[in-house]
Amino acid sequence: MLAARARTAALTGCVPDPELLAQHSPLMSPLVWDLAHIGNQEELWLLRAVGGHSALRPELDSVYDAFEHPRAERPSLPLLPPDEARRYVADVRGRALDVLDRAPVGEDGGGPLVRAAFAFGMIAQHEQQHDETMLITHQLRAGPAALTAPEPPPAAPDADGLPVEVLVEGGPFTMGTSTEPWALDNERPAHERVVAPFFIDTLPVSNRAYLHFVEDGGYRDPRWWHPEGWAQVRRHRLTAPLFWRRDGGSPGGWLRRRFGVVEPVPPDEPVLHVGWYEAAAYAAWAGRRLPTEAEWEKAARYDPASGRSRRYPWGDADPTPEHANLGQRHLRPAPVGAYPRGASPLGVRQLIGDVWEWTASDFLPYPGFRAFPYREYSEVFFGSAYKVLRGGSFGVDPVACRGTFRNWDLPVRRQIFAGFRTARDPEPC
Ligand code: AVJ
Ligand code: FE
Repeated sequence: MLAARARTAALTGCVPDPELLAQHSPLMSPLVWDLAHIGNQEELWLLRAVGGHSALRPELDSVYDAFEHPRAERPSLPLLPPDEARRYVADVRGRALDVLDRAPVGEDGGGPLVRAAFAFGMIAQHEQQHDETMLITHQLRAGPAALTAPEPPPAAPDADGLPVEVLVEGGPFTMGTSTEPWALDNERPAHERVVAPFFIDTLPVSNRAYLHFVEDGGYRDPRWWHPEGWAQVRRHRLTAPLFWRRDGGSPGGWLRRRFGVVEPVPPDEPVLHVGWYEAAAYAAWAGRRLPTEAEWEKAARYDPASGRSRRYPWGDADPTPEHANLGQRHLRPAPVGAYPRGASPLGVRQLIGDVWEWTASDFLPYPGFRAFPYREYSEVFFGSAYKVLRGGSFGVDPVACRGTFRNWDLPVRRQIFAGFRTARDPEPC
């Protein structure tokens, strides 16, 4: 919770206060809405649900309820001004830490909300998820850079010699979890899933590879596109990933804007800011397909030697900076082939961190799903409208990232930190 708050303070303290009230894109909230919404969720779950407190400011609940007000409307709400929002979240936090001091947060204490401090983990994850959302708002914001960070590590020396794909054996594996204490409702319960054998890319699709699709006329050829994706391409005249601009004078012929800096598109970085329709179109053009969500999770968690599903590709240990590009330590993905210590047993790299990876799958409940602690976290989004993303981006904190973690978004969305890798069926023998 303290780490999340430090990040929240950085994301809301690096632009002048009046800018916190501005809307940088109709897809996003003003930053000051995210800030007070973080505090309001903490008040609802830690002060009221766990601590039994009554509402501090009952009138705020409606303003900061994400379901009552779509993002486009939020600038016109009676938002707390920046200083008041800061005072509110600090007041809630002080009381939440008192609740934590008194709560029976042990393995067998006090019911599902406090057992293993679940509600506290949920609130830390919620704040970190909004910190990624606020980072997206920063990316959409016009004007000079407000955030800086050191460069990520380079590709490992062996990167050029890696096989382009690996074969994952068919058969059952354990998907989801019933034991990860802070797993959210949609990751539960653990269940057996059978997948046919498949090949999956060792590395995320790079800008260099994606540029071949672009330069081959990919955005002009309806053959590769889902009909609704083709409609998006035509309606919005898409020609490349979001934030790219063609520029004959620069090395690869393309520039991109990244957190207020315009730079040549780096060929070795995973492609970023593509929607599901673009990812699926690239895969079709390449004669391949997106992995299903189950295939992605098997590639990321299944250990062929033991037959067990692990917490992360590298094993059960929590992520460190050696394993993955997480936590906004760097404000870009690392080049493809980085993080050799984060590889899966079969050698698949960068499954965790760098870019969210689009999968072929709709966001659906696992067998035995039970909404907890509120239907609006996951249940109301289940269905065919949303596609699942896996693995987390450079903007995600480790507390909200693991082999079972599920994210979802609409297939047209491109502002999120999303890329993809591809898969294929083995040739019939
Ligand atoms: C899981 C990223 C889709 O931001 O809409 C934040 C996370 N839920 N507050 C979102 C979330 C409630 C959610 N995503
Ligand atoms: Fe939220």
